[in-house]
Amino acid sequence: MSQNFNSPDFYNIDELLTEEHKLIRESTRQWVSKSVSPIIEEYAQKAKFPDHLIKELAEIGAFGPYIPEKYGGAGLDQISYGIMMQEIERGDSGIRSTASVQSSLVMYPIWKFGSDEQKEKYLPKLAKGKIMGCFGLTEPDHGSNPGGMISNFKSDGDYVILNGSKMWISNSPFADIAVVWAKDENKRIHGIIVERGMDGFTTPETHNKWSLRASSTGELIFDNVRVPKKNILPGKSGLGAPLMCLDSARYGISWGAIGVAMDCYSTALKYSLERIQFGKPIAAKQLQQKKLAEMLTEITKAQLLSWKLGKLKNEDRATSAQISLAKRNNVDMAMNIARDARQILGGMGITGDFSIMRHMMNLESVITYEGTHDIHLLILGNEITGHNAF
Ligand code: TGC
Ligand code: FAD
Repeated sequence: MSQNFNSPDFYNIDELLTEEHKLIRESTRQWVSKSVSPIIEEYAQKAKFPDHLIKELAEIGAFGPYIPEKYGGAGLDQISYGIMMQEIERGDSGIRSTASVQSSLVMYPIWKFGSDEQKEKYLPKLAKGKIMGCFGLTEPDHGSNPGGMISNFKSDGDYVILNGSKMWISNSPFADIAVVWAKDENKRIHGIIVERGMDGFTTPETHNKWSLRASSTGELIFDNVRVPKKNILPGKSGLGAPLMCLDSARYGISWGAIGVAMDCYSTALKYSLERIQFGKPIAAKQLQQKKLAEMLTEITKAQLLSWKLGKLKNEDRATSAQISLAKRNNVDMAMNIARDARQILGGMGITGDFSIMRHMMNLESVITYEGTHDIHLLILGNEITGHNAF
């Protein structure tokens, strides 16, 4: 019987990782054990983002792991990025969100579509956590259908005048910059960097969340904001530009979900071996063994899926539909494991003494953001049949 609670590796997947991958996993895991796990429940209960972790996230290289070193990133491969997201999300999905947004939704578009001046101005500071960013795509009336967005800008000399609003934006309440997607006078979507302090730009916080409570979520409101034209990302326009960023973040989430599932599995396994009912550990009961066996099966499948997707990404061969499959499968897998793990813990499973209920609630956001479970199914349906059913 495997007593390796922390990292089930039933198929020796470690053999597929390099020494560097394993080192990154170990150091990120140690940081999560030391800095995230002991404090995260209290922050989640208080619905507060632990902002003191920003500096430490930067120090462990979680901001822009795959961004080239010349821009302050770590210059690592995609599997390293995935492993970091896995280990951070083992601690909490909200902390992984902060790392994902900064890396894949703020640094990535500036790196891929930004001018040299924008790259030099923002990327090194973002990598060090000296400034934080957020990503504004979703609007109150345009969530799954971002192409219908109404946020827009008009030209005014060296400036554009930006109007509209964005909703459900991770990190908006404290972000120094926002990568905002809005339409120009020809209804073409562009990315534009809006800085805190620009007149008419406000970021009210969203309260009363039962999910992702240790992450700060808010709106972005633009009321005739004058933004210099040099803040427009020149490299790519159209909906494909934000969707490319989403591909990168969705890939990271596919790994992050494995981290949550591993934490729930290891907690449930340990508890089931210690909890005695009817004179025996509940782990000795077939019904609980079924749950544990299925958890291990699903974690193992997800590990192989994300590893292979990482290889494809390293070779620049991963398609959007392949990424959708992994995000959809792995988040759903983690949700099912969280629910079963919570049941194994009985009444104790609903308390904050264990991480499971927090993970379970967090996953309600993870299965919704970055494309809902249904939207990813429709992306796959379109890929398979050639019929767009959105
Ligand atoms: P459609 O007509 O299919 O495509 C428009 C253009 O985009 C191209 N394209 C892509 N390009 C790159 N990567 C992708 N994944 C792409 N998917 C499509 C496409 O080829 C086309 O290009 P062109 O040149 O022909 O114009 O677009 P559609 O309007 O029919 O919508 C497609 C759909 C539904 C798949 C898309 O809108 C979608 O993915 N919707 C879900 C929205 C979503 O995921 N929002 C996420 C917001 S950000 C967030 O949640 C952050 S959470 C952060 C955290 O805390 O971790
Ligand atoms: P809707 O699009 O209104 O969907 C409602 C339901 O209808 C869903 O079940 C959906 O699957 C279904 N549906 C929609 N269209 C179809 C269809 N064609 N066929 C069948 N069913 C359909 N966005 C950002 O831009 N930046 C962020 O940083 C960010 N962070 C977030 C953080 C949190 C905590 C949350 C909850 C969301 C965040 N989002 C962010 C927004 C997120 O991406 C959206 O919530 C998501 O894309 C879904 O949009 P919606 O909530 O408007 O739901």
